[in-house]
Amino acid sequence: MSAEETLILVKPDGVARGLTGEILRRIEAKGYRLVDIRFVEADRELLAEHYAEHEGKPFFEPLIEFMSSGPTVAIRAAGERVIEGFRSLAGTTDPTTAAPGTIRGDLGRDWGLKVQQNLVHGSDSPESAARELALWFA
Ligand code: DAT
Ligand code: MG
Repeated sequence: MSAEETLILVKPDGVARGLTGEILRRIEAKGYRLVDIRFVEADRELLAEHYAEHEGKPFFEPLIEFMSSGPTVAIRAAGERVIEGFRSLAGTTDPTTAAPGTIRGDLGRDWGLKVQQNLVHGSDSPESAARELALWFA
């Protein structure tokens, strides 16, 4: 039986702040396996597909702009229940109230911008993981 896989992104704010290593450390320390990893300079087309569910929302354009503002580190991670487990490690979307102990709670904050910069992305379901892994590791 092959282990579950998820797409994790260290977003441009995480890369720019030098937190890639710290985020990878937390993923590995939890026990998940790094299967593949790459730097991606994401273009608009990739990001619009990745975030298709948010099209039309007020933060959509700022989100696409932010995500194309610098390199992203894309990670294929594997392990039993890794999708749910990484979402738990990441913490909730708003970094101000994300629980301490989580990546967003410990390392993130509100910068007063139109989109929350919260360091990481993690797929939210097996369907999302399959779709997103195909996009970022095409
Ligand atoms: P998550 O990344 O926790 O899955 P999401 O998929 O709902 O959150 O949204 C994608 C990203 O968009 C999120 O990481 C940060 C930003 N975002 C979401 N909701 C927002 C809001 N109400 N205001 C500003 N930015 C938001
Ligand atoms: Mg999401």
